[in-house]
Amino acid sequence: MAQRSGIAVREPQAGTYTDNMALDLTQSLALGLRAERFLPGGVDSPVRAFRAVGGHPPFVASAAGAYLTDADGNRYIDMFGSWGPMLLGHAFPPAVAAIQQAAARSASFGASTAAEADLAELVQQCFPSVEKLRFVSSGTEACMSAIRLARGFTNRPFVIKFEGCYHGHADALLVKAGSGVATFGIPGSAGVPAQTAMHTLALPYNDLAAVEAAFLSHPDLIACVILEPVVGNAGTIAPAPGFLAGLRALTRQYGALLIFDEVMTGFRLSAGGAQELFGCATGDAAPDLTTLGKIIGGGLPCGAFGGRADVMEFLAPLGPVYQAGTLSGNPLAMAAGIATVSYLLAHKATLYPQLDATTASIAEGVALAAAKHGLGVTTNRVGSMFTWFFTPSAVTDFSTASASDAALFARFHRGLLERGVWLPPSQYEAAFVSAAHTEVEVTAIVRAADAVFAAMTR
Ligand code: HOZ
Repeated sequence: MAQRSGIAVREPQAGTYTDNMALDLTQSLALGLRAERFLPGGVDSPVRAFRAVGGHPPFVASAAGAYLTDADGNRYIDMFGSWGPMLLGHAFPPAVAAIQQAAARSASFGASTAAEADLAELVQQCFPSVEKLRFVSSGTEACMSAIRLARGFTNRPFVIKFEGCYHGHADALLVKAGSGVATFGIPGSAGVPAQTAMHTLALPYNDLAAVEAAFLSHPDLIACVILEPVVGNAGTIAPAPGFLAGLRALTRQYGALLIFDEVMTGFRLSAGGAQELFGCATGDAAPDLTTLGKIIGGGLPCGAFGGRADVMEFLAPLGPVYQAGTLSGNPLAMAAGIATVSYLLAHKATLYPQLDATTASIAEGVALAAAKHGLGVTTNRVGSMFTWFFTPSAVTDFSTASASDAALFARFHRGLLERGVWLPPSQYEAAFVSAAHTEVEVTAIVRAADAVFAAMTR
């Protein structure tokens, strides 16, 4: 490690890893080989396998604040934050303490606890449109259940989603999905019956005319429109002015429900997520249902879906739509969620401006470095989520995101990793900044990116 201005900057050096990487990943390689004996591809989620960027994924040993430490002792500035949940940094002390205290009272009961209503009340303070909610164990479950509820409530079969949006891996929602599905170029997963996928209409993001045409051609058949109000799973893409309001107007006109998938954006873009940031948190502008995940569980497996009370009361045991879960409302997840969300609520006046400023410095600092080296990079940022697309053209939907140069992104990713900065390993994912990232990390990231760009254009 070289020390410059008090900042540790890892210099590439000869290591035992052979894929042109200067990192010593000896332990991670051994752990990877062992994992491959037992786990398909050595992973429990495809995007962890680094197939899109090359090289071998470091195996994480621990994390604290803005830093990950791997099994070989390499330290990285974390730019993916467990894919979103770690808004307050790793091992956030109030969450750690709350989890420890809850664990001492037993990890699971399969029966109701006071903590579920406590967290639900905090969520409602953040999201006034969530009059009632149900906890589940993941964002996938939240979206899958919201879709079933929308179909049950409206008694209609079709769902509109948008190309490049990812709503978890439930069958009906994998059609033209983002995240790993886009990363690996899988047009739609094997194992999803055509009869299931045929009720999913995948349309271009930010294209209101396409949505209107779908409603016109399927009158009385569309149960809901589900979208990421800011896309994170095709890289970061903001809604065009008028897009969210246009969807609200069309869904209301045609009697369909509007579902905001705020699994990534909820509690991240503001305490009240994208719906608060874009002024559609209340009244006629609000979505009918919202799905949540990631931050809501403070890093533990947790999700939720909620919204209009009359819709939510269609759920069993009150209504005919069945949805259940042994670990739903798990006491450890509730404890971590309460510690996290109550902190966000108490500190939101300073926390979100700080996140915004830090992320702007990183995103814009690296964009300037790219320009200096003559690289065409488009930077999309909303609050503390952003993406550097390796294309000079504007990115407004999945098709424009796909114009990015994946090979350049892969080189950039590997170069940053060597220099101690760990980006999400796909062009089709958002990077996330936490409250633990400071000026020290900003400077180190911009400096590392500048060095990588220099090497790429040499
Ligand atoms: N929603 C996460 C980011 N796209 C997925 C992470 C994963 O698939 O492991």
